[in-house]
Amino acid sequence: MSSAVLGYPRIGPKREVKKALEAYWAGKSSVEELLKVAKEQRLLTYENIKSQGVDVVPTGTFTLYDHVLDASNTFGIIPDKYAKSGLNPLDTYFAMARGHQKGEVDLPATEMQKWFDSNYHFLVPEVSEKTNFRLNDTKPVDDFVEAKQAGYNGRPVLVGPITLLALSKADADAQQKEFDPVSLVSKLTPVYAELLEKLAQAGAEWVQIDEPILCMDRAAQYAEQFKSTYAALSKAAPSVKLLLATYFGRLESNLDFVKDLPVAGLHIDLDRAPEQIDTVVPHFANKTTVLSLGLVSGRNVWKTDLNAALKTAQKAVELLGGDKNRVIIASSSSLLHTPITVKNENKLSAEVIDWFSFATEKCGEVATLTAALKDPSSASSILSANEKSIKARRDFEQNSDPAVRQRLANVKPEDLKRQSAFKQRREVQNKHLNLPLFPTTTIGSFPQTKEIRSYRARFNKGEITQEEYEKFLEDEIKFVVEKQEALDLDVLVHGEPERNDMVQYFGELLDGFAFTQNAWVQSFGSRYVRPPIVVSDVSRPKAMTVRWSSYAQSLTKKTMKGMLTGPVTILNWSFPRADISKEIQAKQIALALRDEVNDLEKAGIRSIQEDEPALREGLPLREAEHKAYLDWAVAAFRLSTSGVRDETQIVSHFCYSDFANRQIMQSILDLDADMISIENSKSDAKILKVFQNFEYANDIGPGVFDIHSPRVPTSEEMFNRLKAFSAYLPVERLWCNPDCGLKTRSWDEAAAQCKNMVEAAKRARSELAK
Ligand code: THG
Ligand code: ZN
Repeated sequence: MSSAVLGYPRIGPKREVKKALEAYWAGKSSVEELLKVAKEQRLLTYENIKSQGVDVVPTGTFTLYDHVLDASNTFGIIPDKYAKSGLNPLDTYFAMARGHQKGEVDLPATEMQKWFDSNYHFLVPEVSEKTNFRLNDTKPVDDFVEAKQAGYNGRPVLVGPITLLALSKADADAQQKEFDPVSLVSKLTPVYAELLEKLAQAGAEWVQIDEPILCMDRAAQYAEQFKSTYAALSKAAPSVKLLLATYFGRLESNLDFVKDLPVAGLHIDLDRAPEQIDTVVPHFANKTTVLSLGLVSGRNVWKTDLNAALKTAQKAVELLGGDKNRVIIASSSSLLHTPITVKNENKLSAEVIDWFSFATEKCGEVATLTAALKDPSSASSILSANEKSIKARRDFEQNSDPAVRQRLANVKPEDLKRQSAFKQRREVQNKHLNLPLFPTTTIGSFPQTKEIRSYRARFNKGEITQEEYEKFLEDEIKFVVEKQEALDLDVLVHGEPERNDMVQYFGELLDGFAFTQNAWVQSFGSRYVRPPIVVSDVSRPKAMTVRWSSYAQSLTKKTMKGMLTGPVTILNWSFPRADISKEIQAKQIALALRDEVNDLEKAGIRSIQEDEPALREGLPLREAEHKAYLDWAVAAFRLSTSGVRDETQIVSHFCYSDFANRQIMQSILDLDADMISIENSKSDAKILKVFQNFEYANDIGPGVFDIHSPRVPTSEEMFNRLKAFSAYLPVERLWCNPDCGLKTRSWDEAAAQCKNMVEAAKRARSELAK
């Protein structure tokens, strides 16, 4: 019996890796300095894990940007334009991650997508029949050898070949021919085999191969590929034991073929799918397969209920005939989705801190469970302290706010409905808002300048007073309003200088959330977020945004949009509590937002935007659960926005949404927002196809330029986008806006882009309107 974790955060306890990367990209440090910091952090990670008592450390999960990009790089999945750029291997890698514009070289970044149902983004591998898979680097071997030489018992971790291809997209060469990247697996497998041989030679006993795709319905269609691939891999290096890792959900019917794959070990997620103790483990009773039990959650920040987990582990051993050597105690998934340690939190009360377990503490839990499984008496004091802590948290959660629960219980179906249907609302709103055709607006944020960040940091450190900070914010808002007036935009925003992040900001203002000082979780590359934590029933102690929105409105006669984040996105980008459903938590947040929406209306705000970019990401991995999720997600949004009068316009914004998916599109429609703005500036054709087949009856603002790029498209280019849309949708319902917020742009770029956008709208009014 041994213990293991499947992966660990890469940022470093003091954000060392993030800082080293950003210094390197800015040309402020050398490649040697970057690699030195990376090595220090890898070794520190191993030490952290081992000192908590875990036997086996994961190697190869550290990355300078993204572990999926690492796999692409290792297996030679590098599109020609990067391979032939003339850049050195590290800069080629970074060019794929974040683009490269310097001298002759002008390369865009490759596409990012969400890693399963998490807020982590990976870089999508691009393949075609022409992809020449080869062992392009030996990072997995190098990392293993480095750990071994430093005295650690390492288990190399690889993204599995079928998951890697299933997450890939067809590159330009292959696109026309409707081809499935997974069809390439027979070409890719020999390269994995070659790598396994090298790992065997280096002395690896186990190799962990991650195939989380096995927790999705679509893996069923790859049963044959799984059989042939794993048959080949198991033969490639007979001395190496393969641990097939599945996580984020349940195997369900995929178990039919997974149970017979020739692997030495299978990892199952018993956090997301505790029922697998009964549905999966018994199938292995008469086999020799080692089962890795994912008992400590890699997806939340809560202490594990160790007594319950121990019972599950004991049951597994029993089901496997009493052989303790047939189990490994493990985290449910990589710990990448959790912050590093609660030790870095100094502002939370001791009571609250005691509920949490971040990556380092989770390693300790894995070790404790392992020790307790060997000998229950050895861990008895830890187990009883854990029991107390779990009980204290449950008591707090259960008794936190009866008024909120009562209010939710009293919600009536009418509370989810606007007073009139869209058609009627639209007439009233037209009079109230008095807008031209193709009204121009932006998504909400304007550049978060160095000055804004520095004022916020100084205020947080107590170096400037609240009055000074608020005066600065008011001046900033005034500047933003004047800019927009000068650009002749129609519906204005206040620019959000007061917000650090669209979710963290609300988490800090709502009751029922705890927020952290240093609990960073990777979003992509060097970018991190600090998700708030839902610790109890949620309510709004006082208005959150009214002060800023009404100040902004007082500066202009034009319509000033109120700006909120929707309940589903607030929840999906937070750590939810585990004792009640996400549905209830989303609806509690929705009630708090409903009060905010109503207060904004009372303060004279005529248009209110509530963004839901994370609606899609929260979609469960299994199709059977999609409908239930979308039903409550839509209900939560409607609960938060339906309390206003007909004349008040409700707006929403979506990025990262799969508009081509009918079910998602239908849900967006069901939100019954008066207007939605969507991200489409990179995929016009695909989105247009959706509108060919789907009647979207409310107002819509297609993004006419890409905010992720400093590029300033001509007004002609933006006009053409509007024109393309006007072929499918009546001009009366079209708006003109960027595809997302402008907070990462400089003012020069944002102003130039908006200027051309306004010009495009004006031309559309004269040329496209009948
Ligand atoms: N907020 C949250 N999650 C998100 C986004 C968000 N997930 C999806 C998408 N947007 C991710 N995008 C980013 C973009 C920038 C940053 C993080 C996620 C970022 N973070 C700062 C950093 O790493 O330096 C830290 C910001 C801070 O001070 O809080 O720049 O918008 N929740
Ligand atoms: Zn967006």
